[in-house]
Amino acid sequence: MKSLIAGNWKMNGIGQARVEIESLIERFGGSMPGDRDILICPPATILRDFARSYSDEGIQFGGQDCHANTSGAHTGDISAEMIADTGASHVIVGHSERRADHGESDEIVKAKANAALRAGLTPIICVGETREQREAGIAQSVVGTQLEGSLPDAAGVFVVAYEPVWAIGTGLTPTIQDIAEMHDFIRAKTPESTRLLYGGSVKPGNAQEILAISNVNGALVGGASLKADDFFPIINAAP
Ligand code: G2H
Repeated sequence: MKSLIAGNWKMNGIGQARVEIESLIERFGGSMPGDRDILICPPATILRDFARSYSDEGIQFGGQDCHANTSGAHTGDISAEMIADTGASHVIVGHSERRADHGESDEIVKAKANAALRAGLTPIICVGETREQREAGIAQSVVGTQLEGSLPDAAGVFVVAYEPVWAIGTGLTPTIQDIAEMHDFIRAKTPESTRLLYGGSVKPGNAQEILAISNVNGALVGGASLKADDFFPIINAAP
């Protein structure tokens, strides 16, 4: 299965963003390698501009969230159709920061994933347990419940990102065996076409080992996707 290396810029991306993305393209000799998919999810304010400027160089673009409805009285929200209209191909839904900061339930995440598919986007559905849940030995049952509640029923291909909440932005990562076991568990619950990404403190120093795990089909990279110096070796580490 072709690897997908996705950068989640979160609420970052003014100032140096254009310099970093151009530096990344330059390191690949002017266009990205075709044997893996490279996706960047910048803030919505620069999504259209970046999608139009850099898609020809082989970078795909995605949103970080979408509303479940197509249009209407939802101040501050953006629909999946609007994200698709920028030229984006993907949208992240159910990131733990959305689940925590905006109280998003599995039901809401599922509605967003369905909306994304209907708009022609590939949703990247995030799941993952907290530190307390892992220590209590219930990580798989928590992730299983999230999958049951969050995966779309609309037709189409989607991506699942396993991001243990306690590994996000902390520099901590699960053991290789823990990642492998969780990805095997998720693989058994998802269609064969589903790419499974690992996310949570992926960096140049651990990317190769993580991306070599059999049911890991790529990575969702936060902090280390903001700098070409870090994102370039991570992309290169993908099989
Ligand atoms: C997890 C990840 C990207 P980071 O949120 O989705 O961020 O790599 O900074 O832990």
